[in-house]
Amino acid sequence: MAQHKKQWADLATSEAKGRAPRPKKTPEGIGVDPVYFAADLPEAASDAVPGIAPFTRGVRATMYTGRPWTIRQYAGFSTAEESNAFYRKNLAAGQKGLSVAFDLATHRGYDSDHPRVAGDVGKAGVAIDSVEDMKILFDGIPLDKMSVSMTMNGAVIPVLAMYIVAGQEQGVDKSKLSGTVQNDILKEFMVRNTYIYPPEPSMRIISDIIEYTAAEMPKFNSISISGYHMQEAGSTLAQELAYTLADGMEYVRAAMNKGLDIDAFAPRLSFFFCIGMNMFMEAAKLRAARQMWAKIMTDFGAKSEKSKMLRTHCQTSGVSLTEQDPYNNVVRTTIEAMAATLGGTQSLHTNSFDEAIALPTETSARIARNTQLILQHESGITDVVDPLGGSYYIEALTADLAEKAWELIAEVEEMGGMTAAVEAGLPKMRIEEAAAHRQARIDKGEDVIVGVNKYRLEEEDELDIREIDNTAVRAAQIKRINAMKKSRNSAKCQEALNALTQAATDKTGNLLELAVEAARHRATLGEISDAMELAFSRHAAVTRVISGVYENAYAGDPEYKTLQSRVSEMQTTPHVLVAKVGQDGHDRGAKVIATAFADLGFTVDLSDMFETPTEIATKAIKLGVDVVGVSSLAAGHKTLIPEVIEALRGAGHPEIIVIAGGVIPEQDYDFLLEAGVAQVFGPGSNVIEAASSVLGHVQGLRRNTK
Ligand code: MLC
Ligand code: 5AD
Repeated sequence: MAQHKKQWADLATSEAKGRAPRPKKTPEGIGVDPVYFAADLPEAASDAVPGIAPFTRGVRATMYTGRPWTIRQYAGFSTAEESNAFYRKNLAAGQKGLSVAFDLATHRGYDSDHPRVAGDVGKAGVAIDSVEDMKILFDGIPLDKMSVSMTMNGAVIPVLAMYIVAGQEQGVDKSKLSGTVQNDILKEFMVRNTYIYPPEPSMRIISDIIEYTAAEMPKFNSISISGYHMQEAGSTLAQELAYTLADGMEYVRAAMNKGLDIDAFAPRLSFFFCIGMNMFMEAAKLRAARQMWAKIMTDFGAKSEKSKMLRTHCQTSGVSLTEQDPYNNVVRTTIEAMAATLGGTQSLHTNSFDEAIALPTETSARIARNTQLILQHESGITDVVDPLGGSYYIEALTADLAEKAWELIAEVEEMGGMTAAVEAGLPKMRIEEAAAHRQARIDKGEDVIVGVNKYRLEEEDELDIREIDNTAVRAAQIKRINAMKKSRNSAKCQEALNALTQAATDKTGNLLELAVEAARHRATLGEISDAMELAFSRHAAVTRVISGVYENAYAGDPEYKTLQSRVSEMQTTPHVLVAKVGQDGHDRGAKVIATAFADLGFTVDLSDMFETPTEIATKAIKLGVDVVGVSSLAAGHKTLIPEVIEALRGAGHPEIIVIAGGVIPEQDYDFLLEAGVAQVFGPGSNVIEAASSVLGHVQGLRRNTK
C-alpha cells in the first residue's frame, strides 16, 4: 500500500514541476493530504454497521431510506398571532416539524412590559409572556401530532411549563407531547449568553427538567446539547465537537447525581450541531460525534442501545453567510445542507439567504425550505444509507477529528469537567482565540469569501427585508398582560410563585412541576423567573479582551505597521468603548473588534453584556472615551443606538463619537447617520480598515476640540 502512495507522490511531484505535494493544515490542526488511499482507512471503518453502536454510519439501520430527516425550520417574530400564521403556512408547504425562536426578552426572563427590554420585544423572535400567548402560538396545531422544538435556555422553566399547560388546555396530556427543549445552559455561559442564573442553580434546573420529563413526558427530548453556537462564535470543528460532548457528559453526571438511572433519561438526550462550509469535515464531524458519544455512554455504564445513540439536529451556518451578493448564500446553504444530510442528521434547519441582513421573509424562507425538499425529492441523497461510508478520506477524517476532540475533552476533564472549565473560562478563551484567527485570515484574504474579500460587486442590489414594528408588538403584549393579570386569581397565583421560591431556596421539590402550577394560575414568564431569581440571583459574566492574535497575524505587514504608528503618534491614546446594548448576546464581533483594536494600540474597554443605552452612555463618559462602538446583531439598532446618542447628548457629551456595527441592513444606514452615528460597519467589514476609519474620526475630533 505504501507503494501506491510513493507511486502517486512521484507522479504528482513531476506533474507539479518538482514541488512535492504537501498536506494542508486545517484550523483544527489536522493535516489534510492531497489524496487518500485504502491504507488510510481506520481499522474499525470496515466493520461499521448502520444502526449498531457506535453508530458511526448512522443511528438507524434504514436511515433516510426508512424516513427522511425532519425539515424543521427555526422561526418566530413579532406576536404569537403572526408567528402562528407563519408556522401554519410553512407546514402546509412541506415543513415537517416546528422550531420556535423566542425574542430576547423572553430568553432572559423578562415580560414585555419590563423597561430593560423595550428595544428587544418581538424583534429576534416571538414575544411570549404567559400561557395565553403560548396557546395562541399553537392555535390550530395539534400538539399530540406535531413535534415542537423550543430554543430556550435561560427561561426554560417558565417556557416549558407554559407549553405543558397550553397542551393540556388543548386537550393533550403531557405524556403525548413530542419535541425538544434546548435547555443547554453551559454553552450559554460559553458563547450564546442567554443565561439568567449562575452556573450552579442553572445546572439544578437542568437536572430537574431531565427528572420531570423522564418520568412524565416519554416522547420529549429533555435537552438539545448544542455545539451550533460555538461554531457561530468562531470555534474550530474539533472544539465544537469536543465541548459539546463534554457538556453532554456534565449533564449526564448532573442527572445521575440526582439518583436517576442513566438508561431512564439518556435515550432522550439530543444534540445540535452547526454545519459550515468545510463540507467533508462537517460530515466527518457528525460521524465522529456518534462514535464518541457511544463510547462515552458505554463508559458511563449505559446498557440500553438507545442511550448510546447520538441523535442530532443541524443548522446550516449563519456566520458563513454574507451580506454582500446575498443570493450566493443559497448556494452556500445547499452545500452545508448536503454535508449535514450526508453526515446523517435527524433534523435540519436551512438558513435563509437574507440571514446576514434581517429575519427571513416569506420568499427567503420558502427558498430555504425548498432547498431541503429538493435534496429529499430530487437529489437521491435519501436512497442510500451513509453514502460516504468507506471513503478513504471521510473515514480518515472521522478518526482524525475524533482524536483532536478527545484531546480537548481530556483537558476539560482534567479541570474537573465542563462546569469547572466554564467557570475558569477556558473553552470560551479557546473559542475567542480561534474566532480572532479566523477573522484575521479573512481580513488578510487568506480565507476567501466570494463577494466579500474577493470578486466583490461594485454595486449591490437592494433586498426586500422583514421589518418589525417593535413598538406596536410591545403595546399589544402589555395590553394582554394587563388584561390577564386582572382576570386571574391573584392569591392562587402568588401561592404557586411562593412555593417555587421556597423550593428554589430549600433545594427541594421539582422546579418544573411547581412552575406548571404557577403557569396554570396565569403567572407570567417574568414572575416565574423572578420567583426563582429571589433564591438564585442573576448571573453577571466577566468580560475579557484577549490580545496578540492580530499583532501576530499581521507581523511584518507594512500597512498594519503604518496604522500602529498612526495610533501611537497620537498625543493621547485613542480610547474606544466596544459596547453591547440590550439583550443581544451575540458577542463574537464585539470581542474580535476589541482584540484587534487593542493590538493596534487603542485603549479598549468592553462593556458588560445586557446594559441599557443610558448605562452605556454613563460608562462612556466615566471612562472618558473618544468613541463608543455599538455592536448590534439582534435587530435592535434602530431603537437602541439612537438612545445611546440621546443619552450622551443629554449628559452634555455630544462630542463622543458613536459608531455602529453588526447585522444592520443598508436600508437603515441613513436613519442611523441622521440620528448621529458617525459610521456604520455592516457584516463583511474588514477590521483593519474599520480601525483606520475610526482613527480618522478620532483625529478629526481632536482637531475640532483643540
Ligand atoms: C426516524 N424514526 C424512524 C426512522 N428515522 N423510524 C423508523 N425508521 C427510520 N429510519 C423515528 C424516530 O425514532 C422518532 O420516533 C421519529 O421517527 C422522529 O424521528 P427523529 O429522528 O427522532 O426526528 P425528530 O423528531 O425530528 O427529532 C430530532 C431530534 C430532536 C432528536 C434531533 O431533538 C429535534 O427535533 N431537535 C430539534 C432542535 C432544534 O430545532 N433546535 C433549533 C435550534 S435553533 P421516536 O418515537 O423514537 O421519537 C438555535 C438558534 C439560536 O438554537 O437561536 O441560537
Ligand atoms: N427566525 C429564523 N431564524 C432565526 N435565527 C435566529 N433567530 C431567528 C428567527 N427568529 C437563525 C439564524 C441565526 C441562528 C442562530 O438562527 O440563522 O444565525
